Order: sequence, then structure tokens, then C-alpha cells
Amino acid sequence: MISILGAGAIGQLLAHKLTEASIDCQLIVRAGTQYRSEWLMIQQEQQTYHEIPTITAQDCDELGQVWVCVKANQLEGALKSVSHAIQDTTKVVFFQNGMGHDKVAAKYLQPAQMYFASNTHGAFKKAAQSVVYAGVGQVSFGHLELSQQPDFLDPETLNAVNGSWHEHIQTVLWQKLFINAVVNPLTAIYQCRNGELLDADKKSNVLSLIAENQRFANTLKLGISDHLKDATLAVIEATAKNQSSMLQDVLNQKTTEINAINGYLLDQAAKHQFPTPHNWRLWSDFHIAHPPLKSIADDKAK
Ligand code: KPL
Repeated sequence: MISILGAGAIGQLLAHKLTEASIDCQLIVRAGTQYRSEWLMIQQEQQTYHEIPTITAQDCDELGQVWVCVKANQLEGALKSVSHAIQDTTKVVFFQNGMGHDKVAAKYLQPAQMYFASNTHGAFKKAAQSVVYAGVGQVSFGHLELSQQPDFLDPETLNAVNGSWHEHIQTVLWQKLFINAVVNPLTAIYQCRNGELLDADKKSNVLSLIAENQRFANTLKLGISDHLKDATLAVIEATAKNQSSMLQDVLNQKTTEINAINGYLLDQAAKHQFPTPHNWRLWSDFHIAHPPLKSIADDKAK
């Protein structure tokens, strides 16, 4: 049984894909909200309903495999809510944007229990129990220390979500982080769709950031060999009509993932004494445009 923690867009989408492939899964949801057993997935014109069981965090016991699909800033609270059900044998897969989640999770898990996933499926929530599957992508799974594919990520499970095992997930996560670190805050500052970042007035800013990120990637010897520009521009073009997740967060007055994405990048650059003036400028412009929300309580109330 795969337990998906978080019934946001990606959590719902993965639950649909697993259910479609007859793989047992359940959604771990908030207590106090009533859910119908049927969940809706909309892909182009097609509507598909699946019966997906739900369980509240407090009712969970003995979790075998958990896919954590909450936002980076909700990770600590989400893990805490199921900590009573986490055992030494529990395997946890993190789907968050950004990096550094292993440090947050260290309070609840051993490094050997932590797996990471980088997702490129596009999805957005239309209503509490309906998700729009906006773009077919894939999921890369891996472990920071173990290179061998574990038994629990069997071929059926990987196929169900268009997934594959990666021996060097760190490189995949860094590449996604470098892309998100450009697209997400810039779209939130300019309040534009991803594709508009290639407009003449914005493109030079995009290119300077990519060039700085490429230099930093080379310093880290990540194996992202000189293709960050192509990779970033390809994502911008492929998701041209999307509102980035960070733009959606600022428009909905929710806490963004800026710390887990750009904050992590800047911390790592400082640690390696690598100068990142363009990224610092971006960090500052973002915080001028979107000062941090007053408190987590405010965010939850929205
Ligand atoms: O991952 C994304 C996000 O919005 O968080 C991109 C790839 C930028 C697509 O919008």
C-alpha cells in the first residue's frame, strides 16, 4: 500500500495514476474535512473518476511506503503529523521542489529511509477533489546514498507514474532546482506566465541567471555539462502557458517555496564561496515585491 501524504494537485494526480494501474494507495488527508470516495481527474476533455480511499494522519498506523506531496514549507508539519506511524522499515519518498529536505526530515527518519523524486507531470487542483492533468511528464526516483533500485519501487509502480530509477538523483534534483530558481521567482516578480520570460524585456535577466547557475554547477562538478541553458529554455517553452507554482502561491497569498529553492542555492553558493550576484539580486527583488507573510498561522487561515 502506498500512502500519499497531501491531497494537493500532485498528490491527487499520483493517486489517480496508481489507482488506474490497480496499485493500492490511499491519500492521507486533514482531519475535520469530509471527503467523498470518488475523485475526479480531468485530462483535456476527458473526465475520469476513481475511488481513492482516504485516511487522516492521526488514524495512520504502521506506514510501509509514504509519498510526501506537500509543499516544501509544509514538510516538517506533515512528517510530524504521521511520525507516530513511521517505523524503522518505513520508506519515504519526497516530491518537494527545492533541496535540503533531508535535513528537515532527519528529526523523523534515518537517511537510509529517505528517497527523492523529481516530477515533471503538470497538474493543478480545480476543486478540493478534482485535478487537471495539464501535461504528461515523468518522475525520476533515487536515493542520495544508495544507487541500487529498491524492491518497493517495482516496475509496475514506476510504470504507473511514468517513473524511472536514477542512480544519481542529486544531479536530477540540482538541475530541477536551477530551473525552478530562475522561472519561479521571476514569474512571481513580473507576475507573468512562464513563456513571457522570453519576452525581450525579461530575457536578458533570465540568461544572466542561467549563466551564473551554469558556472556554479560546474564548480559543484554535478555533471550538468553546459546544457543548463537549453534545459531551462526548454522547460520555459514547454510550460509557456503555465503559471509557475510560486506565482500561484503569491497570487493566493500562500507561503512560497523560495527558501527551499533560492535560499538553498544561495546557502550552498556561500558554503562554496562562489559569488552569485545575479541570484542575490533576484532574492532581493523577490522579497521587495513579496515581503514574507506575517506568520504561518496567517497562511493556514487562508
Ligand atoms: O516546476 C515548475 C513550477 O512551477 O514549480 C515549473 C517547471 C517552473 C513549471 O511551472
